[in-house]
Amino acid sequence: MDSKLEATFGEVDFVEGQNGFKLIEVKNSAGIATIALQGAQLLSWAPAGEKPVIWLSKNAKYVQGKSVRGGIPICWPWFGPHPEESSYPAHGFARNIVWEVAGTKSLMNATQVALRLVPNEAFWPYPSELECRVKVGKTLEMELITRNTGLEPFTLGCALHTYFEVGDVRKIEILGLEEAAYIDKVNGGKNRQSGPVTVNSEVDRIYLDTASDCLIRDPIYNRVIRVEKQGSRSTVVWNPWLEKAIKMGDLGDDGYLNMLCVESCNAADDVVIVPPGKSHRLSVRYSVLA
Ligand code: TA6
Repeated sequence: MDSKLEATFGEVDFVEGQNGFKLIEVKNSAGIATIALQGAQLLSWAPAGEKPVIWLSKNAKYVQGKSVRGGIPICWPWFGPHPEESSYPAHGFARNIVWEVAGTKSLMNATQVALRLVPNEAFWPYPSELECRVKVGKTLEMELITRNTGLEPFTLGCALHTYFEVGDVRKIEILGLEEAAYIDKVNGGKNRQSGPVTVNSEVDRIYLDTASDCLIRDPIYNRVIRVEKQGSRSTVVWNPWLEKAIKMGDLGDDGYLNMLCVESCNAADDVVIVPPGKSHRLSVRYSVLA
């Protein structure tokens, strides 16, 4: 066995999922999780004794080169459509390719898995390295580190496009975005949030210039999910609602009722410049409050 993986014997398992998907299963006394090597995409996480916190579509398709519907896809190095080239993949390419395992570590009441990607894509001519550290325990911590290993600065857009499992999306409230300005991708234009965010129809919004943590209050599951973030200036809230969900083909016809994306991003006006030799770190901690 590779020495960088030895220390976690019993906590980390490498298995094969549908269609040859390589998966890492993590299990310790505080929580369980599954991570796909494709896209370093976390597919599931639950703290011990809790319902799943991360939503994964029952109709998810495991197709090589295509992000799985649900979990935490990593959008990188741009968010949404490419700013100039509409033929480039939406949300960048990092979520569509297989990453390598950089190491696993057993920690106090948690397990860490590190994955690494050195991009070699025509879409992205900038020498760079990407590392994703996932810490699984009673909380879930994810860190996305972008290193500029070249001689020129580049502009970076990125997101942890997190799908949360909720009891009924029509009943939840998101706190933490009060007063933030947002781009409304459903109705067009810019707007300003007043009070908590609620969802009663399609919602697709980029909240700008907000480093605030968010709370998702779920009265059906009787819990609050906390999202604490660093290195992120935008938050996206998304639910496709029924009509779009049907068109998507992998979300399930009523899947939209039990999911909600609250994404920690640097998007739109909040993209960041990474100078040569420097790095950018986006980190998020997810926890369940009773
Ligand atoms: O983050 C919200 C969003 O950008 C929406 O506009 C929506 O299309 C969604 O992401 C899903 O994108 P995907 O490419 O994964 O189907």
